[in-house]
Amino acid sequence: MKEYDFRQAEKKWQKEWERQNVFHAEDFSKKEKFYGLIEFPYPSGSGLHIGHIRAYTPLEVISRKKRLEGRNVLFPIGWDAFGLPTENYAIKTGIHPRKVTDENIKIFTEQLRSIGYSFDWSRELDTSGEEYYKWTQWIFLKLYEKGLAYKDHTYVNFCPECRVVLSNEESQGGKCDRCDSDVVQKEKEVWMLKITDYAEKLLEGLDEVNYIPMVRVSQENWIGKSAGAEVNFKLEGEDTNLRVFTTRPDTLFGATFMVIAPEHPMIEQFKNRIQNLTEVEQYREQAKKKTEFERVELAKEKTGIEIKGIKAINPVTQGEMPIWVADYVMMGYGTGAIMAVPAHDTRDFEFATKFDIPIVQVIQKAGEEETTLPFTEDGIMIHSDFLNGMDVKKSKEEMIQYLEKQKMGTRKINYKMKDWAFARQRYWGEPVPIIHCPVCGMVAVPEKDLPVTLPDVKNFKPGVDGESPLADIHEWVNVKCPKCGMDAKRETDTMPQWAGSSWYFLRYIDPHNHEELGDKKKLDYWMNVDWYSGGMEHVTRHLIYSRFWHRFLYDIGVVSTREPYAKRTAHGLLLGSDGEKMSKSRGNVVNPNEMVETYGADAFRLAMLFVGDYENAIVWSEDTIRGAKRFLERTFKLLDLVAEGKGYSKELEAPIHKTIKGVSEDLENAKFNTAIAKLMTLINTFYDHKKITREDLLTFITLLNPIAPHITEEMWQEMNGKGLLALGTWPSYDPAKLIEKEIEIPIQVNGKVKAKIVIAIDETEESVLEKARESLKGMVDVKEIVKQIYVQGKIVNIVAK
Ligand code: ANZ
Ligand code: ZN
Repeated sequence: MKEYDFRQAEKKWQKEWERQNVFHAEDFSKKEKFYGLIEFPYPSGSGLHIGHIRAYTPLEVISRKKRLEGRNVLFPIGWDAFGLPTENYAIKTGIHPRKVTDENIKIFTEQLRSIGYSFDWSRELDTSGEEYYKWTQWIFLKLYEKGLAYKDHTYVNFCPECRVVLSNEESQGGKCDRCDSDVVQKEKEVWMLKITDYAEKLLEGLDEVNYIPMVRVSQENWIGKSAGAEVNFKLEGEDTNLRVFTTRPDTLFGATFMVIAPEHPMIEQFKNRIQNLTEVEQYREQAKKKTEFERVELAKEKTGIEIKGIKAINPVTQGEMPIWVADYVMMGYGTGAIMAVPAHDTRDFEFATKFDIPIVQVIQKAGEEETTLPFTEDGIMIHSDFLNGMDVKKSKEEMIQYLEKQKMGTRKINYKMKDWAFARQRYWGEPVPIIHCPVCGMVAVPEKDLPVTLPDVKNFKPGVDGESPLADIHEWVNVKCPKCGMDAKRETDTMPQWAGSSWYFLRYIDPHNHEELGDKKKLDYWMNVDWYSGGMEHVTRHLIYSRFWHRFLYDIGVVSTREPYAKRTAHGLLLGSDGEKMSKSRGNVVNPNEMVETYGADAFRLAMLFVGDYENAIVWSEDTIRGAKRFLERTFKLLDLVAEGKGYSKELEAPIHKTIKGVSEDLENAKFNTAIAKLMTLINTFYDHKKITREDLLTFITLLNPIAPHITEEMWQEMNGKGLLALGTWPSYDPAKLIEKEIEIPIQVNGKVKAKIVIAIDETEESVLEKARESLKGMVDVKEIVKQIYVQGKIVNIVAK
């Protein structure tokens, strides 16, 4: 009996697959293509994390299965290599981020290879490589050309710790995504991408794709479409209007006060009329210190100041309305001002109650006398003149039409999504390819001069006020204007890390193209990505950014599909064995290298898939990987069971066909754990049967191959299988053979198995017992039968004298 030595075998097969170029994705192959995508790693200094194995193994298995099914598979890998951690490390140690990145990539590569992933390494890319970021800059220039990249003077989220401007997405919850410090608002000139122009397209695009509901919903929420109206409120004694955005124009008769954001320009405009200006300005200063998150928090105590000396007029009631400044209204949304309807909005209600402002109810709960306020549901309009008696939906529509006719307002759709702050004042990123000329203004770097490469610098630390370290490199900054030849200066902002990952799936298709981002024919052949598997943490920002860039590239004719990803699923988190998030401080981190060395890559892969559902959070357990290793050992020992025989063993035919069907479907539905359970059942059936044919075993190991590719390849070779199993054929099943018609059951006498009989699956008890007695005839130790029990489909138990 041969022993399986995974340490030797895994290395051997990894080399062999590589030597035979097994995972090469062939452009324009006649075979049907399959493009499987995983979220490429950031090559951090701490090396591959067990979370990467969690993230990559599912689609790895799918990719291997698709190859066996005869598909031309593209399963690529690359490096999302620009970013802060490497740069922060460079600042600390003085080692160039290029050098750090290259070293990290080397480590990651070795680690990923040790798992036996079937990546097409010939397409490896690195977003921080000049050949790559040339095209990131090229896309930026196209966006700039179309007016979708612009520089704006705005308030930005700024992390004082990292000294870097953050996008909204990077500062969710008012915390810096990287270092968890509190984010502050800072006024700055920054590059913005006009993703808001694409809000509707990005929303509609969701109808074309197959995303799991959770992912789809988070995209919709991120875009945050809301339909309503903009309404003008006349300011008493002025010619100007205060314009608000409301999703509830139906409640206009109940609007009793106005609230403007502390940053609203009205304060500046009417500073001579405002009697309590100092107080108002003080309030504004306080608001500046709060994060957006703190300001919009529902539960927080409402604060505000009434603006004295100026009032607004309700356009339908002509009533006088006080104007308040409060920080629960944000300048960045709608018009930065609201009409407050305390009877039907929770926040307005709290505010009005606290500051003793009149509350006017305009909606009644249908069929009830009393309505508790605030009442925010649908009901019947009251105290609302021409709307009385209508429901909310109808009166919204009526009111919008009325406002439009009276020229007091317009229908309006707003999106929560804001334009994308597309700049960092840091070194380790793609330089924004723009030149500032004193005569021509902003000038795009001519395409032929791309890439604008990063100069070599000694000091990577940004200036205190958030200037990029590039600003100090005079030889680099000072250039001639490409238009007029005058002395000009390069833009010193670099792009955020999201830039490189917004189009990497396209570059995989043609990674070595020097002329274009990608050959159109190749792009047409491979796109869309058939299946994108990733984590839940990237279903807002990365997904929306990359869909935006892709849709833009579609609009300018670079790609032929509107949406990049046909299918997007999300795997759950991987928790430590204590059920908590893995972290160094908790000491529950699992080192992938150790797992591979102790149990082997196959056992690691198998355990990762078996330990829980794909889409749910799973708890890592070392017991599972031990069990996985034992299962693989049992699998290898099946070689000893192989006996003569053509085709499948007759009695195993049905279970084998059933397993082929089950495993095929489970894998396709990302039910990896139940697929493995089915294989475990089959192996038990094999052992029960005591001998198996070569065909039985070949089918079994083919089914197991995508999950445990090394050991099954070794067994394939042991059995003189033709070529490599990695290039083999996925077995098919015959629906007619799924039903087990005959089974073999043991006959036990006084607790010992004495014989076996073959019976029909639906054979009557009487007939089975008859057959059982028959099989015992002539046996010396069975003289007189005292009792006989038939356990249906399992066993006959006999007590005999
Ligand atoms: C009157 C009203 C009555 C409102 C009512 C709601 C309920 P979404 O769905 O988020 O778009 N609003 C508008 N601009 C705002 C801003 N810049 N900061 C804070 N709140 C703002 O919500 C739109 C609603 O949020 C608007 O409709 C407005 O309040 C408020 F019974 O207007 B509503
Ligand atoms: Zn110029």
